Amino acid sequence: MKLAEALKNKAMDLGFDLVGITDASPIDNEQVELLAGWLSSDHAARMDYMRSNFDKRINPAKLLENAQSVICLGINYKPPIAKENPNSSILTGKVAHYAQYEDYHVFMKKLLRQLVEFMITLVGQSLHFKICVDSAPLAERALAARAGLGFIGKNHMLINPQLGSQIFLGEVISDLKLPIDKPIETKCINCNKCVDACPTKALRRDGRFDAGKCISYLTIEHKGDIPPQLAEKIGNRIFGCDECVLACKHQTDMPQCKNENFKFFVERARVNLEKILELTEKDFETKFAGSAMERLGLERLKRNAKICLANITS
Ligand code: B12
Ligand code: SF4
Ligand code: SF4
Repeated sequence: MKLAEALKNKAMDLGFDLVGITDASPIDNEQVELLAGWLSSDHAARMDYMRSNFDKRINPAKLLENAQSVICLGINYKPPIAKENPNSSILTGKVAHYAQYEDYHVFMKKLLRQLVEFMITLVGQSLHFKICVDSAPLAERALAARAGLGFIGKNHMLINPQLGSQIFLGEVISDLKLPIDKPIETKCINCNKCVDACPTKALRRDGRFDAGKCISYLTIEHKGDIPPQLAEKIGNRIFGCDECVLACKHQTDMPQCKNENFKFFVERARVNLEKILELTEKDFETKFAGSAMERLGLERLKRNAKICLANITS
């Protein structure tokens, strides 16, 4: 069996849903321009880490000497359908789907390390590699699109026509030369459902994205107070936002996550907002240990809970 085929089969056996290969050359010029344009506008808000390491972000070869290929992988994170109790008087906050699982950075890195171990059994210890899951400055969507995992939609998500866009991305950059895959042809045509669904107008009809207005940015990344005109649009979204993803026709009727090892916490789908306000640091650590929400910290979680409570009781 050919090397690339063996690697792809192994990736699927390990529990990835998507795998494709691209070379380690810089991302395409059009993507470089879009990224540079976004960074030079005020649309990157206060994510200063996005402004550093531009040369690496656009070029995987700057992250690993003599890099030849990038294996791009995806894991479907569409959660099971949450059962709601319409009679419950508990005031709850919605947690974005991705954060209802164990921290995907940790889970995916574990699988990627197993893939690299397999690569080493095939090609030997001389392999040089770098594993990335949102952990290195790298334009992950642009590379995944070039490796044929999907196309980039107007909602800015990497969308796979068979699985939708609730797909986590990760990469193995290595000095192993491998045959590359082709990008897919699908595009967004005559549709603005994601734009219309965005509660804060962070997404624009021309495809521009103002992170400073995005609920995901405001509830997860933003430090300090949230401006009242944006806070009132947050509704009861206590952590992240899925509106532009769920509005997309490419997300309707997509299969759920089938990786049984990827721990899902049903109790994290909806959280009791009043109870959040009572949490001590110790309770917070116990309740959210190993989740993406742990990174937020209790202070900002309480800030978000207060906003959600004000929105649903006003
Ligand atoms: C910074 C960041 C954020 C920021 C800013 C989001 C953003 N759109 O830039 C915030 C905190 C808001 C955020 C939110 C979310 N994020 Co985020 N985020 C990132 C991160 C670290 C960098 C993204 C980036 O480079 N932004 C800069 C902008 C310019 O890039 P971009 O939007 O991806 O645009 C690229 C292309 O889309 C294209 N482009 C630019 N403009 C336009 C316009 C049109 C019309 C088109 C077609 C293309 C296009 O050019 C750009 C360069 O390649 C990546 C991990 C990584 N290292 O890549 C994860 C990542 C993008 N996030 C991810 C996820 C899951 C989310 C959320 C769904 C989480 C949630 N539910 O709350 C939301 C989705 C919001 C959205 N619609 O983008 C996943 C996305 C997986 C996927 N299938 O696409 C990633 C890849 C993490 C991962 N490893 O899985 N995120
Ligand atoms: S995540 Fe929510 S707020 Fe951000 S662009 Fe999408 S719909 Fe708009
Ligand atoms: S909702 Fe429509 S415009 Fe937005 S990403 Fe999906 S297909 Fe594209």
